[in-house]
Amino acid sequence: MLTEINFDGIIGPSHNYAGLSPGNLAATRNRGLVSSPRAAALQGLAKMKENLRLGLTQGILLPHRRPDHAWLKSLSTQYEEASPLLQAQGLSASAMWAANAATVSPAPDTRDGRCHLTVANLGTLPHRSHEWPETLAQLRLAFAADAFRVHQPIPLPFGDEGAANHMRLARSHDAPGLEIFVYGLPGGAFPARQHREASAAIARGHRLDPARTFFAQQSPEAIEAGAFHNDVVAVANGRVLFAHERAFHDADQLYRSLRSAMPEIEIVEVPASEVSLGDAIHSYLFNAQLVTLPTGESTLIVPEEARRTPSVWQWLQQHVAGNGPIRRVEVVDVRESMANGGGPACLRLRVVADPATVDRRFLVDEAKLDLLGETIERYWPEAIHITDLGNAGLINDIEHARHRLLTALKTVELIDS
Ligand code: SUG
Repeated sequence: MLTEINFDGIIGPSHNYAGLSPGNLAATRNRGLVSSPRAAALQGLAKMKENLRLGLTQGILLPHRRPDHAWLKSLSTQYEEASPLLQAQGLSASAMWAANAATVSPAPDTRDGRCHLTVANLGTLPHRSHEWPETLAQLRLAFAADAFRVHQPIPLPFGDEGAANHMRLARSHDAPGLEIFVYGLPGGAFPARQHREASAAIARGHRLDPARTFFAQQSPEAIEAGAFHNDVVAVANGRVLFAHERAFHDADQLYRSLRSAMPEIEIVEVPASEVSLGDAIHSYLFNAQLVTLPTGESTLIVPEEARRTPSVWQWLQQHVAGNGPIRRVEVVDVRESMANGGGPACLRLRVVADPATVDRRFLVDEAKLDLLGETIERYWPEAIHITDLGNAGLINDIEHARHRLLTALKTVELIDS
């Protein structure tokens, strides 16, 4: 049976605050803070446990090999000799944000009845541009069955950042849906990371029905305010599209065409007069997991920062108390990831599939999460400051920690990929 599986990126042992993402205000503001990789990864596990408790199906993606020696070699250097910036770029744990791993079109939407995944090239920022080969290797292992088709990345210069700029609306997960690709136009103060050409190529490659495929421009104002991905200002699930009033360049036209393709969709738009774009971005109200529980209830899993932002918390409480389509709000603590601009929705990649067709090593239950927790408690560094990145002992610990995790999960074939 087709169901939605959330694959969370396990937060890797090299998690640090190097401020590598212009336009991502949290990441640039927090440059130089001391990170806590162990606490970060445990927060990620706790979020997954919470999802299991809610009755959701949970999967994982694994931390990448860091430093990425192959990437540094392709730049004719090696870690010890590289500049501090190149070291930080080669060591980043950014693969944790699985919403940027790939764009996924579930089987009911595609002409060949397979679930298509295109790995994101993440070509805009150097520290993310070398994620795709290992992501591709993992996706090929996890989704090796005939039910899936895993595609190579879209070639550069067409930037693609994966599911963070893609939304799906459907009567139920296993019914044909509407797919919405959100792109940015260059020319603003910050990079527009998702190019329309990349989105269009993905839609063709996934063999989507053009009548149910939509392309919407992100509002330049939102990018300027720090919405470096669409999932910072909008999220969709089932029949519900939840978005900030300023998320799209031409929201009226987008909403009109979506409604005419699927009249029963419910658009929940938060007005700027109630929650400013600044509060929405700071609190990550929209970078929430909007999920359908087994009871059918539409639930929003928000970060703790949303509860702490008065305008946001007030809006949520009013919505739930009234008869809004979001019936329940759950709060999770992913503070370490949030400080790098990654909320609950950034940490997960949604795949609608039959869990029986997924490599079991990428699916988790409570017991497996406990096993992962033990490995993380034991081997993940407690703290990293960016001045430590040249420290050979730390690098050794980071490599060893990942090795232990992959061994525990019996995914050693990835160790040298
Ligand atoms: O690409 N942060 C990530 C956050 C990604 C969030 N993902 C989604 N919105 N789906 C980024 O900007 C910061 C890493 C650093 O600066 O060291 C970083 O890459």
